[in-house]
Amino acid sequence: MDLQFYLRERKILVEQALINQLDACGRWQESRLQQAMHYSLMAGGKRLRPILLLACCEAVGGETVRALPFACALECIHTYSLIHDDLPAMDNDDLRRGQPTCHRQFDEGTAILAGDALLTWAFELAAQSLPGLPGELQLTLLRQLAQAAGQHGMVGGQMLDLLAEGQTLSLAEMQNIHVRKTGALLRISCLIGASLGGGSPQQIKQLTRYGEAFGLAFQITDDILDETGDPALMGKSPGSDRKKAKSTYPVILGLPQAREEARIWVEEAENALKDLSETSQPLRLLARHLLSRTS
Ligand code: GRG
Repeated sequence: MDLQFYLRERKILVEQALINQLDACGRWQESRLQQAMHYSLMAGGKRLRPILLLACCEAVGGETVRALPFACALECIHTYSLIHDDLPAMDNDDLRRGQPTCHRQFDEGTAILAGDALLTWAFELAAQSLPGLPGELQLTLLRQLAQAAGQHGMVGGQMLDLLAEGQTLSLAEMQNIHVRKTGALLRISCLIGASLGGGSPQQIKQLTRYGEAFGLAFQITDDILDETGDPALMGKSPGSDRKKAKSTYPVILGLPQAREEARIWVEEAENALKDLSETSQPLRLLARHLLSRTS
């Protein structure tokens, strides 16, 4: 199977669904808040989290139609995190996804509110995937999404990251930050995809493990890209971690060992799929692709 073709096709599917959802909100062109949400949401991006959710749903034999609104919800939460992460009080970045950051294009207040609105809208979207599922499962999925995004997940990880600025971290401390800050949303994409697809408890466990290993491999390769990447392909300026004296995998381990660490986690992700059928092939290829990613 051709991974690039698969990723392109999936990205189109997700982006069309996002446009449909935005259009369903009414005349977004007339509202500054919705313009800012639209601006950041449709600025590009790999759509990795929704693609993972859909791929995990299909890996257990589920249909993507039910899962698509939840997939959009994950992209909204991810985009909100990028908008807030770029703010002057956080990373103070000018460029995201190859264009001015939300607060540069609009203003700081609008960017904060666009992030807030995307986060809350995500739960409305996620709820669209739930009718027909057992009531207990509906509540579990929403709770899992909130947990991954919140104080014990992404937001908690971001707080630890802020506190760690300028400090030298151990590998374990840095990994703990990444498991929450970046890993929690990638992990939950896989868990929820497998659950929505009707996976067995064992399959859900295996795909969750895949998501955890994928998350770490993704973060390590992200750190490596920040040192070695091409700004034109990345859509942002590289070297930002080093400028902010952040502890990263290449800083702590050196580049060759960081590459080795990425390879180990990719293998871990592949191993998690070994009992799953051919339908998990996109996930296998996607994990391997991390080792050669350019954006
Ligand atoms: C502000 C609550 C809050 C959280 C921010 C995820 C995050 C926490 C900040 C992003 C900072 C960052 C660059 C982290 C490294 C890993 C990462 C999430 C990269 C961006 O994700 P991609 O590569 O982006 O999937 P695209 O643009 O392709 O969607």
